Amino acid sequence: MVLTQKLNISIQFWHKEDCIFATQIKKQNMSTVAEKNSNTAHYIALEDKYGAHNYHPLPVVLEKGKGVHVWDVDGKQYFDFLSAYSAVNQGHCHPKIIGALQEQANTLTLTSRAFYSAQLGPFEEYIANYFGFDKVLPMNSGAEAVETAIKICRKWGYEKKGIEENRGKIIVCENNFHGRTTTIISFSNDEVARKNFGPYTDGFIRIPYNDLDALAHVLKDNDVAGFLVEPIQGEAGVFVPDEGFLSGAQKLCNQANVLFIADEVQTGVARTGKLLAVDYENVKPDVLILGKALSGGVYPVSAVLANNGIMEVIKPGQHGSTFGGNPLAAKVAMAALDVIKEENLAENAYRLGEIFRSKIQELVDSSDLLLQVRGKGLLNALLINDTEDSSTAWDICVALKNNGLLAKPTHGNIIRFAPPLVITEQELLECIAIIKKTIESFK
Ligand code: IF1
Repeated sequence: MVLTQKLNISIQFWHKEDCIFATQIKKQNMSTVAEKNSNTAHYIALEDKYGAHNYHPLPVVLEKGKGVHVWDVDGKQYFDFLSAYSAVNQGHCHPKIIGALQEQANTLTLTSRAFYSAQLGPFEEYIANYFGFDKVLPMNSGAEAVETAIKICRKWGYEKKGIEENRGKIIVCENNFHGRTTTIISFSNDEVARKNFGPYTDGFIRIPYNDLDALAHVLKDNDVAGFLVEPIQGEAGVFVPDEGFLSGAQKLCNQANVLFIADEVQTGVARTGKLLAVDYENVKPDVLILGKALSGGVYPVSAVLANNGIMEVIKPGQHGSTFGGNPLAAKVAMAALDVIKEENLAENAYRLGEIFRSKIQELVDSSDLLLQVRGKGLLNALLINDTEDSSTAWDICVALKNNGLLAKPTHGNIIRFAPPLVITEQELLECIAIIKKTIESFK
């Protein structure tokens, strides 16, 4: 126990140090670590030495997952309350999705788009019908899908709306998170994500989130081609807009002949208690961006969906990707989307989300350490009563980890809770008890 604590404290500051420090910690703890047969320090030291330091993970090394659980290299079991940032909605290693992966992996994995494949057409039909669009453009990562949507939107602006070439603009929101490419970070206001990666891509207007007046104002500009928005802002700390924001925004965009582009990479595929978060307001985006849970976290699959009048602006040679829409991705994504419906995961997320927030609200009411619980379905955040630059959320996450539950802080004072949607009510109650016990230990 003392060892783990010591290790945690040291590891917490690793990112600021070099690997010599890492080696020192390793040596210091080696005898006890060896006694406990722990490999944790070893794997962390490897990542520290050979991997770029672009992340600052919690000090836990995972090697196995099943459903709502993951196990570390010492065999300790945890509830996964991050779900790989909502990619593992269907639960870890879902047998149906893994089955599809294995079968397709033994048949045909990649053709490139230079040829047709017997898996792509059926997948495209499946996903188009599933979400109610004419067409899909499959990609791999979420950021690629966002880039794709931006390109489609700009081209639509020039070729359909009649915006003068190179003058097109896309409206985005403050505190957005849409990925890590150079263009996407160009319109971010997160200095950590942005600084020293310039020069940046032009053509974006940033307005406050959840602000229809601001949107109406910038929509007066006829050079605007699209409005790109997260239905709930994830990275911003699960910020849920007021009811009416999404439907109001869609209406304003419609009137201004501007594409309403919903980035549901994180909120989509049942996470928020509906198939899509925009379903809460019966909004049908002009362009829908999906990723993450589209494959149940098994394989990188992303997609942009739109109707013919928009998608037809993309002609052969104008956009693509070696892996986008490959046979393996196609099969995995169909299985992953099947699971969402077969196991009623949207309904489960809705029902258990209500329970989660009401129980955690009781905790908030009784604790000075907590400010608010918010979210939709099983995408929730707990706001800690401390400053953004504090380490309190991190410290709580480390304590949660020691108590068998993995969650990740966003900013210094927000903890995101997003378990796989296959979680049962009883498991959720067990997790709420862990959270309660952990929070109380901080008093
Ligand atoms: C990381 C957050 C989550 C996204 C939305 C596009 C993408 C993402 C709405 C890009 C990705 C991730 C990526 C992850 C951290 C993460 C995240 F904390 F930054 F906000 F999920 F909560 N649109 N979100 O949320 O998708 O290219 O990554 O597949 O490590 O950067 P991607």
